Amino acid sequence: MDSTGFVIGLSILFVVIGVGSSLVYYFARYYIKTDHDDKELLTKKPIEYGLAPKELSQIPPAATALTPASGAPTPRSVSSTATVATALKSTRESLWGRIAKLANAGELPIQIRDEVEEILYSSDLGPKTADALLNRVTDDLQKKERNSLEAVRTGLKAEMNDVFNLVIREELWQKLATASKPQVWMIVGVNGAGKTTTIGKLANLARAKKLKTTIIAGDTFRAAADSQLRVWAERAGAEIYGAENTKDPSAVCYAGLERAKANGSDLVLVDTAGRLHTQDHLMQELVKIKRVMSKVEPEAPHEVLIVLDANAGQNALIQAKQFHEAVGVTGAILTKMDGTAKGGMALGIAYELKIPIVYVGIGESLEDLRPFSAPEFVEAVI
Ligand SMILES: Nc1nc2c(ncn2[C@@H]2O[C@H](COP(=O)(O)OP(=O)(O)OP(=O)(O)O)[C@@H](O)[C@H]2O)c(=O)[nH]1
Ligand SMILES: [Mg+2]
Repeated sequence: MDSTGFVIGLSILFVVIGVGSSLVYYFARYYIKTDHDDKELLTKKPIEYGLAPKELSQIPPAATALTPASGAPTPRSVSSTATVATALKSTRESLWGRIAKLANAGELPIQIRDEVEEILYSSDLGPKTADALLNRVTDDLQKKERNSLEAVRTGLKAEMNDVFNLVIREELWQKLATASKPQVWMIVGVNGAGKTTTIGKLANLARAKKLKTTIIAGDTFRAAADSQLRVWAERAGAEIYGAENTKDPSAVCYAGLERAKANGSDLVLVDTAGRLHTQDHLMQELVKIKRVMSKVEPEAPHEVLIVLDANAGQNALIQAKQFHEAVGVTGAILTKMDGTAKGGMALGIAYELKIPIVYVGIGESLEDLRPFSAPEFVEAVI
């Protein structure tokens, strides 16, 4: 072979190797990407979106909709027989149940302080609140040689009511009735606390009060958040504002609030993405949402309501503290009171943080939200 033939042969070889490796690369990339996407899809469990699988499959596709979707699932029965007392059964067992077990024939011996202290400290009240209650109870205990269990119960009840009475605030709907419209309630909290569900429940209450409600889908982070909110809005007869063309929650809230003003809404409920209280940049995002909304409506948001999962116990106190420092919380909604033994955390929220509790969530249905009543709560746990 002469040198020209050798060069041509070598060139052809390089071309073949080049084309071949490109083909191998693109095939490999295609398959790896597909595999990766499939895995991602598979790991997105319905529970992540707060809906049961059957509901998730019924959800209409996400849209920029300004009105509720037609063809959305028919709301399931909303009648709920749950009561605060039944929801708090486990908390009662953990708190009063354990104290009552220390009694003999309805009486507590005087040397009981350590045991009562242990019970109060392990009941998720938070150390300061446990201390305050303990001092009151032991003051009573030390006055006599033996104490009637009933007298201790009465003392504890009085002290707990006093704790909640430290933070009485104007009732949400009463304030709304007399205030300028629309009133804007921004809902914040960590991931999965129950924010979106609670918005559905609040919208449902607003409907019963014949108020026009717009829900702003400010959670632009989670893929299915918009769809989940649309289901709740549909059930509660509220309008929903979401935007597909931006991932900036402040922009969505700005436009949504303008929309709510234009459509004559009485109430605007702003859903926000769940975030950890420790993620400073995400906390700053909430600050920005607040600031941007105040450009549309100077006093907005009129309420910043933190949703706290009661199962978080004392951790909920830490969450609430951080959110409060960042965005100034005006009230707390404690969800999932049903089935937790950690409901005592409500006392810590009131005593240590001076944040009023406005509602408690006692189940997953639209009606499972109850106005917080201190005497009712205290009666249920002690
Ligand atoms: N048992 C019970 N479950 C509740 C309550 N409130 C909410 N949930 C459930 O908690 C789960 C999470 O609720 P979401 O409303 O999606 O929570 P979220 O805070 O919006 O979550 P992110 O948007 O992911 O941060 C869902 O399965 C709800 O049904 C309640 O009061 N009781
Ligand atoms: Mg949500």
